[in-house]
Amino acid sequence: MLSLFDEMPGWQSLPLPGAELSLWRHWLDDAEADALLAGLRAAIPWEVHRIRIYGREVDSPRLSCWIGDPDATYVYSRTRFEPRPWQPALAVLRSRVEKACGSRFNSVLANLYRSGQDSMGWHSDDEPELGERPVIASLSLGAERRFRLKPRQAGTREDTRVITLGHGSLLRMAGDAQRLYVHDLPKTSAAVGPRINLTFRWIDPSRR
Ligand SMILES: [Mn+2]
Repeated sequence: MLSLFDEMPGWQSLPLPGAELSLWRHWLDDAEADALLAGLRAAIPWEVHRIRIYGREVDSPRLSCWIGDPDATYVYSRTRFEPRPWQPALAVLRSRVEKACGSRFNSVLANLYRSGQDSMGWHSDDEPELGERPVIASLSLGAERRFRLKPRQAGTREDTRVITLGHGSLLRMAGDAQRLYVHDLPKTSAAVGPRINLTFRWIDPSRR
């Protein structure tokens, strides 16, 4: 699906039927991305979130923090998260991401993948408070990792799309990306360093 973003410098459109997927590979230069990675790793109050898998509650294989405007509470994996306040560096980043993506965001889920053993399982960001066709902006800092998308309806292995998300890259997911597809961040046996991922969202608590 062609969108406005295909025409804008920096953005590269990644064709995926029904979804709007655009990647800006070097949205931040290395020096700025390095500084943010170190700064956010130290400043964000990282927690181990508990998630439910097949009815069992377990530690998620990564560290996380939910940050946002005071009313942007989020229910994920049947757990309610009250947002932590915006830190100055994150508030500035939010405005820049909003400008690049042409959307407003009132919250960000920060995830820290400490090594290649940390990961995220198949899911879609389809909580009701995100709305029908959410625009989600995903900023990657640190180790390059593989991000995969596949149709929600059982597809073949060939239907899996792999995107390498590098240091300073910005991925914009919109359209029916969440309704039609699931995504994950698989483990890797490669010796990779830490990666921080910031996914900016618009939460409308009245939709819950
Ligand atoms: Mn997600």
